[in-house]
Amino acid sequence: SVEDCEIVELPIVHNENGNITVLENNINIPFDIKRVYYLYDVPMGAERGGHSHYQLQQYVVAASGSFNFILDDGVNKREVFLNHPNKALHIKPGIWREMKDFSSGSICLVLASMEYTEKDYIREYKDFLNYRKNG
Ligand code: T46
Repeated sequence: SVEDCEIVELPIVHNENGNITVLENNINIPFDIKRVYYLYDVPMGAERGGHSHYQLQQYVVAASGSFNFILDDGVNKREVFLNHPNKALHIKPGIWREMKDFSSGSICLVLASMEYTEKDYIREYKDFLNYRKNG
């Protein structure tokens, strides 16, 4: 459910010259990272997402700036505001997500548990509801 999508506090190594956050497979991230991508140059007012995944798990980080994620498990919705590089949103499988309110210059960094395949996407909301109801 949307309640299972936790906000995880990431470790920070900091000194007077700045911060480093390190994520390592199966140490502070609960899956093997198979893919990394990031969204940037998102125009003001743009909305992305609008899909679910069957299997994919993700850690989403606002590497710069801020944005909103709307999570939906077919019954409940939850809005999560990400605005700091030491916080990750763990998106579990089978969650519909939409992204909006990207601040200017924001970077949405995603660490993903699987390689890219279009077969893992559910892109029609009615198919998603049907999948959540009937499996
Ligand atoms: C998600 C949110 C947070 C690829 O060719 N390879 C890739 O690894 C990815 C991620 C995308 N693409 C292509 C497929 C589409 O033609 O890039 C285009 C846009 O992809 P998508 O519709 O997935 O974009 P977003 O920004 O709506 O969603 C992305 C992730 O794909 C998705 O898993 O949860 O960010």
